[in-house]
Amino acid sequence: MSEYWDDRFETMDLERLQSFQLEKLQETLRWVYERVPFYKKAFDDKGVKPEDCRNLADLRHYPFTVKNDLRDNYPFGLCAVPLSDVVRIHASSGTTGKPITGPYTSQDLEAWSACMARTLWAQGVRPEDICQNAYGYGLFTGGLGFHQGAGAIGCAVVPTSSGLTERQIMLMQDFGSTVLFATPTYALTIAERAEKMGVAFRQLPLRIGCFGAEPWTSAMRKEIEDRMGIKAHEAYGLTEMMGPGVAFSCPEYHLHINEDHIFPEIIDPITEEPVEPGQQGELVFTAIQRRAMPLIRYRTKDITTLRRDKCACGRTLITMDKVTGRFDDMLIISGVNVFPSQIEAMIMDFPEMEPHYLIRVFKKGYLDNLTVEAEAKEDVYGRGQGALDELRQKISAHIHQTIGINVPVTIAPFNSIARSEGKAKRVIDER
Ligand code: DLL
Repeated sequence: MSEYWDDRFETMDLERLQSFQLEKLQETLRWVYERVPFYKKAFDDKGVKPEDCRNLADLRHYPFTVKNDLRDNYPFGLCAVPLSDVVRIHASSGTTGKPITGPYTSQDLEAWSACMARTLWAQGVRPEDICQNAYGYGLFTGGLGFHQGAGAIGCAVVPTSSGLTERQIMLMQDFGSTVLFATPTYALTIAERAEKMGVAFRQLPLRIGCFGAEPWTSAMRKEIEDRMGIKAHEAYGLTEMMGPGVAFSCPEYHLHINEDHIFPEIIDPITEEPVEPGQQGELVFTAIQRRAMPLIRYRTKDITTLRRDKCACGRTLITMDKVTGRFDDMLIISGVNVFPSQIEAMIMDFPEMEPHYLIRVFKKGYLDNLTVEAEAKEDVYGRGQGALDELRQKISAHIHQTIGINVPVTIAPFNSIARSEGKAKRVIDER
């Protein structure tokens, strides 16, 4: 059995890949220009026609698509096919107002399943696996995306959806689930509840997890691996592009982008110009094989770096660093840019602490300020006020040394911060 689901594309040499991408990109630019009035106007306003794209670098002359364009054209204004050709519609709730819609033709659904099968296969999932799918089923792309991918491999899928944690654990024991799909924070919630129930998680047949849909640090990955006794893999994606399946971690834990489907760029979010390879910036995607709603140069607001390094897994697909956060979530405290995930990494440097925390942002005068409330391990909290004060100061000093800002830290009692069943909410914005 091959270690790749689709070796043709996963290990294609760069020249052939790029000529494939160019062909699909040109096709897509024509597809949307002729079918979506929004793109016809946007291209005309920028003075570009589909045929002006003669090489991949020419893409930079085309207009961006932003979340507001999706809202303004809600629900189907950016759809490039008649609704009679649409066989599925997902949506993401977003934070405000109308949701973002994600329509698929049957060809789009097949491509999505293939990208998900590639993801899971790379992570060691095989037909004999029993996959417990604790991503939410429904409009959210996590549930059905993973369901289809595991189904394409031929696994037994257990569609538990998220929630009912004790039942998840019972089924996991009774069915002998070998693979778990969930957000990383829900995986932790499950592990913690199992410990409480006296279930020896490490003794269960569970061997692989595929986690995603929210930022998580490598420290969090190790914590999950230790607690569950599994390999914790990752999926990255967004509703606007297909859902999960845009990028996946390989056995080396590098996140490869399915760039034969989704063409990535990194731009400076302020100047909107492409950055040099290896530099951090905002991830911009163009869907080059979609039919129902291919978006051109979609600004994800996710911050990362692209790397065309050789990966020991043998895949030639470009890699991206773990997403440290969304541009929207970046806090500017005393002139320093801070992502919640950086705070997480610093808390996780202390073995006394649980990976549960809340960041409160508020205004003091004109300035933004933040405080951190972080949970101590059960036995640590009982050590008395003196010990807790010392710990609090040590964490605060560590944050100060690492990012140079003063952040008051409070140590919260074990289990006092609400546990997540989906995407965790870490930041309470009181501004
Ligand atoms: O979260 C799709 C998904 C489902 C991905 C299951 C992985 C697993 P949305 O709800 O549209 O779609 O949210 C997309 O979530 O722009 C990122 O900001 C964030 N995100 C997704 N995966 C990761 C990840 C799904 N692995 C938004 N690391 C994206 C960090 C992630 N952030």
